[in-house]
Amino acid sequence: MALDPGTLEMLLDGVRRFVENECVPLEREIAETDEVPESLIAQMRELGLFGFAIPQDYGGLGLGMEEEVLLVFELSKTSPAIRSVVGTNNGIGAQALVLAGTEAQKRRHLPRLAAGEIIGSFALTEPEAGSDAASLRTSAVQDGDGFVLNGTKRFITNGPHAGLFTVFARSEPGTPGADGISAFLVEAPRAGLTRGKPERKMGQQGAHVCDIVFENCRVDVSTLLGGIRGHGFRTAMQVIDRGRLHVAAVCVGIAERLIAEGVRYALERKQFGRAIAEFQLVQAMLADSRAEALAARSMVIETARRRDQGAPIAAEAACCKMFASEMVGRVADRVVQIFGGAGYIADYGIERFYRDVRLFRLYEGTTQIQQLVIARHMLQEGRAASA
Ligand code: COS
Repeated sequence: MALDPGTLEMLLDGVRRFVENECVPLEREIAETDEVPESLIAQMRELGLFGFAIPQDYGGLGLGMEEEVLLVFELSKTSPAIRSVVGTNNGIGAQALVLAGTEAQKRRHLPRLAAGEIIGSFALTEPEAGSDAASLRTSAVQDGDGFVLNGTKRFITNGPHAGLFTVFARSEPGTPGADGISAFLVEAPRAGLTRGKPERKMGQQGAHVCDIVFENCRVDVSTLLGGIRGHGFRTAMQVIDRGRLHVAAVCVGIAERLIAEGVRYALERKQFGRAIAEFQLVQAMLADSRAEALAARSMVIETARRRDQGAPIAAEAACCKMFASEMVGRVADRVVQIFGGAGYIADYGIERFYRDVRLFRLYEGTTQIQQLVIARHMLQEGRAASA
């Protein structure tokens, strides 16, 4: 634990108040304008939210994983676009650097990420390499004291705003698959790097994704992450393991918010002469949701503790991501059902969450990829046990 219990509670309380008082009232505006207001972003800087998972030595709060998921539960009780503003700086946009960067690379980038002066993004996915990430084609060809990048990265979260990309590219000619991939810390704007138009999406308005295109984009050799070639894919997988746990925590936070909305509405809304909360079929939907959200919360905290103890968590993080993202989909669906027709009408704000949460079953590995990761670990363990 980076913080003593009192300080952690103060931080969580500050985030709770920020969400309730500042974020919730702006949810509709954020959805309609597709922008998170600068005033909210400034408050997130003040609260230290751009660097909660960045070590204290580099200007962050240095939270452990358990502390992080507790914070994320709170920060996610509002539009997920708000969390997304700080999500990549703490997560996939910074953690490769935290995990595998040289001291000089960390000193150069982490303090600015932690302060929210720049946005960090993770550039792995490509048009032809989504679930099969190791088949990526972006090339990094060594040329004197630098590398020249060519290729297209797709669906890059915070890509329109990023000042630093962790770019995964094929640097070892003749080495196919994971071993041929290196990671580069590419600052933007720069010659040869262009951003595509922000994509129009099903939900999560206010969070932005776009293509990042490299055309003869020259970077210095000092941008090679950790100064090591051919290790990029493994680093990407470690970063994503952690990211999956973070996303699972986001799902828990949103589910808890939706359940609270469902209870409130069920108590208020009257049909057949009484509050619909009195009907057992409505109670069943609330109870199932509560139990599933608690199960996901418990899994996430347990896995975060294991990570803080240094245990490997790839399979457990995949379990958390799979269960929590599917769980929040079911919860959102039930809460739409409890709201009835109102659940389908934009003004009530529930249909928006229903669309928002659909993404969690897709990014940072689809549910099917999580199943594959979990099963691979089970079979490995099974083989080891019978060897
Ligand atoms: N931690 C550390 N190393 C890992 C790892 C992990 N979690 N997962 C895999 N590796 C290593 C493997 O050990 C292997 O190295 P060795 O050959 O030295 O053993 C190497 O990476 C290649 O792994 P593997 O053979 O398992 O790679 P596959 O091509 O079969 O792909 C999946 C594995 C499918 C799990 C991976 O491509 C994946 O997670 N895809 C989804 C990508 C994703 O989540 N994208 C979302 C967008 S980015 S936010």
